[in-house]
Amino acid sequence: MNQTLTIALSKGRIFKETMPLLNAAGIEAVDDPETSRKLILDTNRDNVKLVIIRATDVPTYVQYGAADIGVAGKDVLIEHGGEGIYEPLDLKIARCRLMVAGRKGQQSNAARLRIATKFVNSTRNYYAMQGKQVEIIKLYGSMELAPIVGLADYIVDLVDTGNTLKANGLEPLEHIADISSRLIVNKASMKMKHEAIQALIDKIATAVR
Ligand code: PRT
Ligand code: MG
Repeated sequence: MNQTLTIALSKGRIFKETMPLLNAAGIEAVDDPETSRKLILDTNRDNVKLVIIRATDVPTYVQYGAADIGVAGKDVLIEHGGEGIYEPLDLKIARCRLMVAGRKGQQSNAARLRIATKFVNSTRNYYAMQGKQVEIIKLYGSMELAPIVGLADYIVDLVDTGNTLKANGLEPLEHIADISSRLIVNKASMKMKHEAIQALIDKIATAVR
């Protein structure tokens, strides 16, 4: 089994929660991405490399085959669209909820709500299913600020403990989706490197269980 495998991960919670699963599959990182400036990390296996990139770039690397495999949040996958990618495994890590949130106790009777979010596709689909016309304002971070300064009526964001909302005088209002991270695989790699990839998927699946 000498086929080389490149695995795309993002720093932070995805790296931390994925490594125990890769370790269980016999793959150990030689460097720690939190302290190393390297973007390509060696592992204990000559034919396995890790590339460390932004969470939102992981599906793109896998789509184009720059990485054979990746780990990405379902939130990121929904926004990307999933072209060229298989999603064979729910890793059940980095779990959170995609929610609508707003100012505590606020009532909005605007005819056309303004929603600030970086999750434009998820937000559009959610309101379209309810037949509601909304104006979506795309932001890249710090969504919590938008309702406070009057940029938007509500936000759509990821919520884990709820502490970030609370600290900014916001409250969760509507649940859109449960989110967890998925193992994703480039469609061509799945065919060309089937043996190596299927063996890895099986070992990780066992570790998830
Ligand atoms: O941070 P960066 O801009 O580099 O990229 P990123 O935010 O996409 O990456 P990262 O590492 O922060 O998140 C990677 C993935 O982790 C996301 O795509 C989600 O699938 C998953 N995840 C799980 C979360 C959270 N939990 C989470 N709580 N991602 C973000 N958050 C943020 C949330 O946006 C909010 O700002 O944490 C805050 C809320 O947390 P609580 O605990 O205060 O509710
Ligand atoms: Mg972040």
